[in-house]
Amino acid sequence: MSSTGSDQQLVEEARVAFNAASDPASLENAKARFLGKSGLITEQLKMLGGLEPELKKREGARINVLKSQVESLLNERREALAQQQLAAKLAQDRLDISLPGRGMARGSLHPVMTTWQRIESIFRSMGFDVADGPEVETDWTNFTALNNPENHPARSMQDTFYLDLRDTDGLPLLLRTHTSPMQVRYARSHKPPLRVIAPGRTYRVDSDATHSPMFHQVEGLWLGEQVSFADLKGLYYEFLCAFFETKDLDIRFRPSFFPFTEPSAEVDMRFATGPLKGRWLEISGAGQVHPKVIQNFGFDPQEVIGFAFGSGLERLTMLRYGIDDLRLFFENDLRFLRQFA
Ligand code: 2NL
Repeated sequence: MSSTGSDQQLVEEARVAFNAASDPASLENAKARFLGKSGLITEQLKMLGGLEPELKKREGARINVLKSQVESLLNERREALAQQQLAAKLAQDRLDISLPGRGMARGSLHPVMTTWQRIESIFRSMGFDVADGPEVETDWTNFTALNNPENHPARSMQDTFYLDLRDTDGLPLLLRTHTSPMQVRYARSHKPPLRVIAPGRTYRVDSDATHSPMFHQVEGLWLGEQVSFADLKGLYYEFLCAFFETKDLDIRFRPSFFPFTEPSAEVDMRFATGPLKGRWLEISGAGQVHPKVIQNFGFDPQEVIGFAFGSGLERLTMLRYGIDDLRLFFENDLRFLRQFA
């Protein structure tokens, strides 16, 4: 019925057919011709039933050899096609590692924070401690201790942010309007002589080209037995020289009024060189601490005297860098901020 010769031919035919299949689907089609329900090999197997036992055995063995040869060709081809498909998929999904990375953006301090840090370091070098404290304050610490009268306009809803929470005196809590309350807390927990600055955020109901509802202040306090206005003048001059990195400046004190100091003064400064040369610039408020405030600290005004001052960090920053609009500090436009990176 058949010979090894034609079996060889069939195997060759299968090899050619399988190799011609370029994808799994056409390979399965090619398989049908040999191993399918009515494939060439299947048909041979079907005929075994009608043979004599001796012949059936021989033919059966032959067809099985043929079948397994074709099957292994099929499996080889399946394997090869699967490899091809995988390789094509890998090539398509390949990560392009030649793309430049996004990089790590380098952050930097806000210019007001740089001013804050520089001021801390200058005053520490002059023997001052740095106080820290809450931004939500009591009426007593923010106003009463500082000799602000009951009906002072600063205490009104128009000027101060009040919370819907009350303190133990039954008075509403508020967002501190200056950093003085930190100094009140510091003075009440230390013994003179003491030197402290209190830098931080402060809040007032105020918003226009030159006022922001949140701004930064630094206040300073020096208490002792013989701390005079002359000391204040010397200290503040040294501070300004260090801050603006020049000795070419003058300062002057103009009489003024604050409830917490007596006498009180506005401090002006003037550069002898540079773009702002010759103009007097308001830079700070200051004065001898009022005797009632000394008492509220818990000290005897006959024994302890001293001075205090307060400046806006935004104002100092604007003068140092020549910034002409306060609002730039709060817009966080990177084109502005990058100039200070
Ligand atoms: C201003 C005014 C000033 C003070 C702040 C102060 C603090 C205590 C006691 C007494 Cl605890 N005084 N601070 C004194 C005078 C002026 O600042 O216009 N700053 C921008």
